[in-house]
Amino acid sequence: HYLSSDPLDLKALKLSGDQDKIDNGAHQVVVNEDYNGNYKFAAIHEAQVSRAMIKRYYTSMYDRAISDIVIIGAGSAGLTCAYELAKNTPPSTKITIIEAGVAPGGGAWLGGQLMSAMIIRKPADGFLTTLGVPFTDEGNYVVVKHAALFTSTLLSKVLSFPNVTLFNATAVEDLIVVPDPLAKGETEHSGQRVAGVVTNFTLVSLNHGTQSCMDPNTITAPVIISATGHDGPMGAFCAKRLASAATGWDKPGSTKEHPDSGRRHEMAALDMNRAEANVVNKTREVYPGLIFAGMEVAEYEGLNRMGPTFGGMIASGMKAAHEARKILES
Ligand code: AHZ
Repeated sequence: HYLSSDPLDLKALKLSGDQDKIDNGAHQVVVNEDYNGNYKFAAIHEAQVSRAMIKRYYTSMYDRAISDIVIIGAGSAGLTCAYELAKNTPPSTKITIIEAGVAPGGGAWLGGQLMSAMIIRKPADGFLTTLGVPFTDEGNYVVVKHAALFTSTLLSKVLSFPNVTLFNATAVEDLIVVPDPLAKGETEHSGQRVAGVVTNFTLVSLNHGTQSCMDPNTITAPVIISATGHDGPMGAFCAKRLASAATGWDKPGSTKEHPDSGRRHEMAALDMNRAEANVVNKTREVYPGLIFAGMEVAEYEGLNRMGPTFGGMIASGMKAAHEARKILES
C-alpha cells in the first residue's frame, strides 16, 4: 500500500537523499478506524515526530527570548494573572510562563490537606463565573467540587490564547538586573531594575550541586511577575533573591554577607554587559600566592554573573596567566 516516496521506505529515502520528503511528510494516508482487528494509522516517519516537536519548541524559545511579560510559576496565582493579562492586552503581547514542574497548576489540583473541594471567598467567585466553572453558593463563600475542575479549566483557557507560551519543566534560577536608564539620582535599588529571567531545564537546575557549571539561558522582558508559591524546591524564589538584595549583598561589589550562605561574597544577578569586564578587571592575586580567575572572581567579589557568554572567562584566564608570570618573575 505504500508509495515509493513513503518515508517509511528508509532505503529509498537514503538513496534519494531527499530530506524534503521527511520534512514535508510525503506519505500515504491509509487509515481505518476499525476496532475489529483491522485498525490502521496514517503512516509516519519517526523524524516527522521529532521535527514537529523540535521546530515548534525551539522556534518558541527563539521568539520568546524577548518577551513582553514573564510569569514565573503556573500555580493558581500565576495562571489567573496570565488569563487576566491575555484577555486585557493586545494580542501581540508576548506573555511567557515559566513553570518549574512538569505539571502546571502548582498546588491548585487539590484543596486543603489534600482534599478535593476548593473554597473561594466572595467576591473572588466572580472569576469562576468568567471562566464558566460551576460552583455551589454557600452564602459568604462558594465551593468548586474539585480543585482540578478549576485548574484544568483555567489552564485550558490560558493555553488557548495564541500569545501565551508556556515552558514547563523549566525553572527560573536567577534574575537579570541591569542599571535602570530611567533612574534619577540615588535610589533604594542603586538605580537598578529587573530586566528578565535566567532559566534552565528544571532537571539541570536541581543538579547544579552535582555537576560543575551547566550554564543557563535568558529571557528578557520589561515586566516579570513572580508567583512561585512558598513550597517546593524553588518556592518563593524571587522573594528570597530580593531578601538577599535588600541586605546590599546583591549590589555588585558589595562586601556584605550573603544571608543564606554567610559568605562575605557571592555572585550578583545576571548582567552580561557589566559582568564580563568586571570579572576580567578584578582577576588578581587575592591572597599571597593565590590568584582567582573566571567566575570564582565574581563569587569572591560579589560581581554580576554573565550567563552563557565566555569572552570574560578567556580574558580572565589570560590575565591570571599574566599575573602568575609576574609573581614568578618577581
Ligand atoms: O512549581 C511551582 C508551582 O507550580 C512554580 N515554581 C516555583 N519556583 C519556580 C521557579 N521557576 C519556575 N524558580 C517555579 N517555576 O510556581 C508554582 C507556584 O504555585 P503554587 O500553587 O505553589 O503557588 P500559588 O501562590 O499560586 O498558590 C498557593 C496556594 C496556597 S499555599 C497556602 C498555604 O500554605 O497557606 N494557601 C494557598 C491558597
